[in-house]
Amino acid sequence: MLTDWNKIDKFAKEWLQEARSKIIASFESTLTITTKSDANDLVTNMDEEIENFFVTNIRNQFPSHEILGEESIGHEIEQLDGVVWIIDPIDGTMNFVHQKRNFFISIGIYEDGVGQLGYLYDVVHNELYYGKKGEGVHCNEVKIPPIKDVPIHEAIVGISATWLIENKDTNKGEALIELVKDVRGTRSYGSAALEFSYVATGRLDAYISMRLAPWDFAGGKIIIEELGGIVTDLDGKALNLLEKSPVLVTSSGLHEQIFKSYIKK
Ligand code: 2AM
Ligand code: CA
Ligand code: CA
Ligand code: CA
Repeated sequence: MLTDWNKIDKFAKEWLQEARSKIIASFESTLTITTKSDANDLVTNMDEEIENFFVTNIRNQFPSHEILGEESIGHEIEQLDGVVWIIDPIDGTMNFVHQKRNFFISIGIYEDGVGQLGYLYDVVHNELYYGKKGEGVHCNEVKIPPIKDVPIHEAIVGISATWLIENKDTNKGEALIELVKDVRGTRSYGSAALEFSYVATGRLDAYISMRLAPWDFAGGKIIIEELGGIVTDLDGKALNLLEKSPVLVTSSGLHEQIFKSYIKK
């Protein structure tokens, strides 16, 4: 049977709005905050509640679909056959806890490994970026133009100072420091989904992260690629949607410049 993407899109958008209402309502109550891999890796009751909300709805409406979610589900999945929802219920939990802004809901929906629907939801601004394979990207009702190229010296790059200093997971540290010296400016927002949406809209020209999980990049990758941009690891290779990876998000021209002049493949 052919997958009804319009139906999936309609439900996804409905659930995103409902999830937003729950998150906004939670601002009035006290959060339960715990830590995961280390003292700065936070998770709250709302991360779990929002993920569970999507899981329950998807299970009811689309029982054949698989789900991979940051907090609790699908971490054992080894292949991407069929329809798979990859969900980050709150991307930027530290911002959610400390700032009550600069966090997103991020969802990518894949079929047999091919990205079909991507959602990056700026909950506080009520701005939903959504991309549908072959049909472009919108922010709410407004269509977003393709990503423009800029020269390196005019580029604003999203990159975390902490990652750049630690340089734990990559041998690309020196190259990235040279790049940072040459670009117009750097920014760090603490939410991968926000930074993907900023590259999509030209607020950033590139985003670099040393280690993201599939739920951090699944939605953004669909949106960026639909706008003609490129999402790879720091060797220029395609991302594996079931593995953690360094990530580079750029226009196609900037991707070429970065590999030609900075990172040697
Ligand atoms: P999260 O808020 O959903 O955990 C900046 O921290 C960005 O990196 C966020 O998008 C965050 O997603 C993601 N990230 C990935 N792994 C992380 C980790 N171990 N600790 C904190 N943030 C992580
Ligand atoms: Ca997390
Ligand atoms: Ca995340
Ligand atoms: Ca998260």
